[in-house]
Amino acid sequence: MRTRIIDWPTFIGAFLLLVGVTIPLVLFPDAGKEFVDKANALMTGNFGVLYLVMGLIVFFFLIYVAFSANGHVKLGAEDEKPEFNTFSWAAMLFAAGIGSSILYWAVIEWAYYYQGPPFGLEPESKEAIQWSTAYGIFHWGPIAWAIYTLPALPIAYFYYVRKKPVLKISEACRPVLGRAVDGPIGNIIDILFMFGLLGGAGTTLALGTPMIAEGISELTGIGVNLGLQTFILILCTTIFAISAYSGLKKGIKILSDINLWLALFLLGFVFLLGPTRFITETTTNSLGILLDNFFKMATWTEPFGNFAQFEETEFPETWTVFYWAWWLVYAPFVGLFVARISRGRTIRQMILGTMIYGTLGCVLFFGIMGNFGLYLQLSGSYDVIGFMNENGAPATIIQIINQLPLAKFMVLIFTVLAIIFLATTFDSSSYILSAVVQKEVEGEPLRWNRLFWAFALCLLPLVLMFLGGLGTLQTASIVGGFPLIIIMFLLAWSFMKASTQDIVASEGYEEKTIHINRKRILEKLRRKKQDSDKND
Ligand code: NM2
Repeated sequence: MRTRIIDWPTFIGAFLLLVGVTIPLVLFPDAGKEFVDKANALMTGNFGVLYLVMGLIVFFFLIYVAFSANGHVKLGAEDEKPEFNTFSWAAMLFAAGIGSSILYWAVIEWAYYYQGPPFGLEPESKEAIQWSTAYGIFHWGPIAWAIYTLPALPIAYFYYVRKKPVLKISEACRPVLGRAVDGPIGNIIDILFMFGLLGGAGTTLALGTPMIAEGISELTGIGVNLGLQTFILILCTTIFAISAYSGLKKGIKILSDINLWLALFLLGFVFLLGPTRFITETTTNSLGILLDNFFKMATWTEPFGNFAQFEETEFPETWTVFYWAWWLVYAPFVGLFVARISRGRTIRQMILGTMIYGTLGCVLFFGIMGNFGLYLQLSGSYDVIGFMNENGAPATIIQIINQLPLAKFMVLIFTVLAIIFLATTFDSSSYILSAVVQKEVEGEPLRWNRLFWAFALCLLPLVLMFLGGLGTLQTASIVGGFPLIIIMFLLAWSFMKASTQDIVASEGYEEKTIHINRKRILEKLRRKKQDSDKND
């Protein structure tokens, strides 16, 4: 076992932080919950607006970069072909960044908005229905995918252009933080990210497992209990541990391809054999609502909710801010992963590919699966809301699928897909966690290291699921992910600084299309370089 290559302070630090948070939660669940809930209310209440602003800034920043000179930079040699074809690239990207949660929320999110709509609208009114079909797409749309993409820029840049064999968030901050990343500051950045990801993954597990359990229960007649849930967790862990162990090209790529084909089959089936016209019309309609109200949705903070004469819905905190925070804790991981698979593409291709394919995938899921559920409700063929309020969301999701033709077969497909979606997020998460605790990654991280994080990723949520407190860990991770807002800013700055320097150093940069403002900066850098050349 080679251990010299392991970055022990980060490895042990992340593990200790996790155990240090888990043990008190197990010993004092109530006090722990109260503390974390307070911290969460404080954060989303007072700083929610920061998340919203961050989302918008990141979105516009990426569009700017995509069309600037920095977007032309190729990740790898000039004549290099992309390492993965676009289909597999998009499949891996989607399968890694999106877990089983999409099957959960795409099917049922509208039902929450329908009963608790935004902008103080009447629950279950016609307006509420309209917004309920658009908000899901918004929360899984371009801003969300922009949050996912940003960290990929500096990481891919340093890995493939400057050829530093390090896959770490801290390393990507080097141009701004300098040598500080080699010390405790660097360790803290990496540990915070790992903590966020482990907690964010806990949220995914907490949503996915009961839904898969309901699916298996519907198929086999076994009641949903802790035994079944444990079995599911062990099954999923085995699948993703094998996949992570086999590596990127064998395990992760193959599982992602299967995932995409199965997802396309499910979507195609529901679209063609479900209410095709309703799905098409409602999806088109909701895209219109979204485009028309993009800024309204992206900035809605419910500022008057605190006054007694208005009723506070807490919609922004519960939904938009929570979602941005959840995407954010996953973002460095997705960034690392997207960077790793994007060799041979340009920065612009990487940005536009992630934002467009990512959003498109989510629109398909929400448009088809969500509107199928809504159709059942509105046409009166199945009372989704009534069933949900009695039996909870996971059972309702499975019952919605159960209304399709070939019901049992489709529940089977849906359940298998949920398991694979979970596995494809977790194999890449453990792959990346293991990469971050290594000083160097040439090719792939060490195998035992990959397996270690695969089990850590599953074991902790499992313990908390038994003993209670999984919800608290989720909230803790979202709160703990708060400093990532600053790290996002550092990452953007680092990328611009390093890539602009390199563009200036390269020959013929002036011929490239450079935005007028950048021209001035480039001019300054060029003069600086000339000066330093003279001094040499
Ligand atoms: N996001 C996309 O469970 C999952 O789907 C993982 C969740 C951040 C809402 C990611």
